[in-house]
Amino acid sequence: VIKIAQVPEGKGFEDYQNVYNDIAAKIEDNLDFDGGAGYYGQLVRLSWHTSGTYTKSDNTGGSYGGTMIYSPESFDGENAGLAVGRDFLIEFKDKYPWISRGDLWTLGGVVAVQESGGPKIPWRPGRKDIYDRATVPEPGKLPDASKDGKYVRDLFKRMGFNDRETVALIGAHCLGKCHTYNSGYDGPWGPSFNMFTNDFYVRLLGGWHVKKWDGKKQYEDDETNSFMMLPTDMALKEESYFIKYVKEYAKDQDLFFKDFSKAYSTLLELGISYPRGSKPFIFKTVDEQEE
Ligand code: DDH
Repeated sequence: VIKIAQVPEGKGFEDYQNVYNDIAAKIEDNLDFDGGAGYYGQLVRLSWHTSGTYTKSDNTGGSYGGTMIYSPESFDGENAGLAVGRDFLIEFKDKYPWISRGDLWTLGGVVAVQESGGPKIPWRPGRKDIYDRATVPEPGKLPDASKDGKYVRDLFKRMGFNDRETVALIGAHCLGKCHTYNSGYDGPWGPSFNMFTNDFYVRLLGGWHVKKWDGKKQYEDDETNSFMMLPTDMALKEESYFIKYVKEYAKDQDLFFKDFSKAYSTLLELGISYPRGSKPFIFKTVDEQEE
């Protein structure tokens, strides 16, 4: 399938900045959601799961078609709970009928990263809604958190990412929480789960032990017993090919922001062909527009 970006007739930067601003305003109106996490984590995870089904070798999956509303992708266990983010955004599909699901869901992630204090994320529109169920990715493309470092490495390689990019992307776990009712895992990775920072790496390098509970195997921090790491998060510390980047990002938030911005922007565009010379939009944050 050739997935060529096509921007709706007459639409440009200002139109998408308006959608950005509406999403940002709704996030701001719901800062208490999920015990104070707000919608940042939910929206970033939605943007990642709609994109992370991509397989480079056959150019299948990815955010282009906005296929997550269709079976079997909608029922993929790894997507449990993401109807919340899709429902959060659906009013903007009604208000701006020209925007595609793929554009709306990826734009939601960009808003969440930028408005929670993260780096600017260059973003391009032009995904198209696809109704053809043959293009809906099978479950099994998104990562299983119980696995080891080699599994994580191979899974991100399937999308075309190297080790540095893989470690940078997983730093998004600074935002949001795990919910037993979605994944069987529980809790946030740190105390500032509504702020985009390099805190995930700083904490990961601290002390962790296996949590004693009836649930899935996960880790909790030695200091407070109140934060968590998944087995796949711990794998970033266990493998020599990952830990060097964990250390770099723990020391240097600017470097993390720079690498995350590039890798996440690439993630959201996996599988999509853009016209030559097409220029990404860099949206203004709400704060910048108030200045
Ligand atoms: Fe993740 N993630 N993620 N993740 N993720 C969960 C939550 C969030 C894995 C497993 C889980 C990325 C990589 C991985 C976010 C962003 C990103 C949860 C909990 C599990 C489980 C869901 C729930 O219970 O509600 C695994 C495994 C990997 C892996 O790579 C090996 C990446 C690359 C990103 C990204 O955005 C680039 C975010 C944000 C959340 C918090 C969601 C929320 O509702 O809050």
